[in-house]
Formats: sequence, structure tokens, C-alpha cells
Amino acid sequence: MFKAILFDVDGTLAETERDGHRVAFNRAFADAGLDWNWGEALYGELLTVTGGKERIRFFIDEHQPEYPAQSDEAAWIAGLHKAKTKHYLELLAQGAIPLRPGVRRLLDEARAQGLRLAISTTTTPENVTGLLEATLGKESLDWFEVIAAGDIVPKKKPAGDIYVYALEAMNLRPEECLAVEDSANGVLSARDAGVPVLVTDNAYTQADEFNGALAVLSDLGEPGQPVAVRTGSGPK
Ligand code: XBP
Ligand code: MG
Repeated sequence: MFKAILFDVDGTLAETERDGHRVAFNRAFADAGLDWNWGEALYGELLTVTGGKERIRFFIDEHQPEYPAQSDEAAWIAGLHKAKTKHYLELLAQGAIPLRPGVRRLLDEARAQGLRLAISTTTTPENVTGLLEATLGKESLDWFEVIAAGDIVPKKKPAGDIYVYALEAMNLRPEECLAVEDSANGVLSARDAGVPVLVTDNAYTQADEFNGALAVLSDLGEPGQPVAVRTGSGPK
């Protein structure tokens, strides 16, 4: 019997990437006078790299080899990323990013049954609180015992560190928890920590490999609306 649900955020609670993070990155690039523009297809490729700062660095290495190196590249990328976070939070506050179907329902039912809740994500902590406040109200921050996010661990997903952090903070064993994820990197991360994982995929992740997932669902389910279910492809 599960005691807790550990939720990923981006792509799982909400479709944050295409109309949220991607747009915010592009606005930060424009602010900085850069002519970089991440279109939807390119962004799908870049999503294989988790973490916004890591994604910018990968883009420079792979797509802008002629871009002049900065004297302190880590600080320069961090500044660019800070501007991106500001734009992303503005988009959230404007209500640009709704929750995915079934998220509110599952949270309500889980809380009613006394299940413990936590967040386990790669994104920046303010982005999590911004999304929760904009979609579920300020009081929803108290629903989650732990918000494990961003640079709190040295290695981001697909490493299991962020799940291990949440498990330790909640004093739970991996098999007492259920992870909910949307991507291959998320499944790898949960499995690395030994946490059973359910997938709700989306347009950016539907071609991902979900080896070892309990099941792959089209969404988390609203009353009267059928959920398409595929089985995970078994442990490998
Ligand atoms: C989400 C991410 C994040 C966001 C950007 O991965 O990869 O990097 O796209 O967030 P997951 P930041 O859903 O697997 O946690 O720019 O704040 O890093
Ligand atoms: Mg995700």
C-alpha cells in the first residue's frame, strides 16, 4: 500500500514546456540582445537535457559553436536563466498554464485518503510555487510535505538524487511511494531511486521509452472521460 505520491511538475502537473518555459527562454534571449529563438521542434530536442541552465549550455555547445566564450560562462548563463525565470513566473501569474486533466482530482482524492504528497522536480523552486499558487491557490503549498526542486541536489534527472532527497526528507522507503512522471528522464530518475513510477505522457514525450514504468496513461483522469492506458515496457 502506497503512503505517498511524489509528483514531477513540468509536463506532469501541467504542460509547462511549449507555452511556458520555451517562451520564457526566448524572451530572456531577446532581453539579452541574442538572436536565438527556440522553436517548438528544436525545443523538443533540447528537452532531453534537464535543467534550464544545463539546457542553455548544451544549446551553445551544440548549436552555437561560433558564439564567443564568456569570461565567466557559468555566471553569464545563470544571469540569462534568472531572466528566464522572471518571464516564466510572469506567464504563470497571467494564468497562461493550466493544470493537466485529472491533476486536481487526484490531489483532492489523495488528500482525502490521507496520502502524503511531495514534489520531485528539476525545475527552479520558485517555478513550482508559482505554478501551484496560480492553479490551486496559495493554500496548496501546504499540501506538499516536501518540495524537492532544482539545484537542491548536485545531479538532476535522470539521476535519482531528487527522489532520494524527497524520500529522506519524508523518512519513507522507495516502495512506500508512487512517482508520477511524464518523461523518460523522469522515469529513469524515479527508478534510479527505486520508486515505482506511473507515466502520463504528452506531445513532447510520447515517443520516449518508459521502460519499467507501471503504466503509461494519457492523463490522470477526470470523471466520465476515458483514460488511454498502455503498459510500461517492463524492466530492462
Ligand atoms: C523539467 C525540466 C526543467 C524545465 C526548466 O524536467 O527539464 O528544466 O524545463 O526549468 P522534469 P528551469 O519535468 O523532468 O523535472 O529552467 O527552472 O531549470
Ligand atoms: Mg517532467
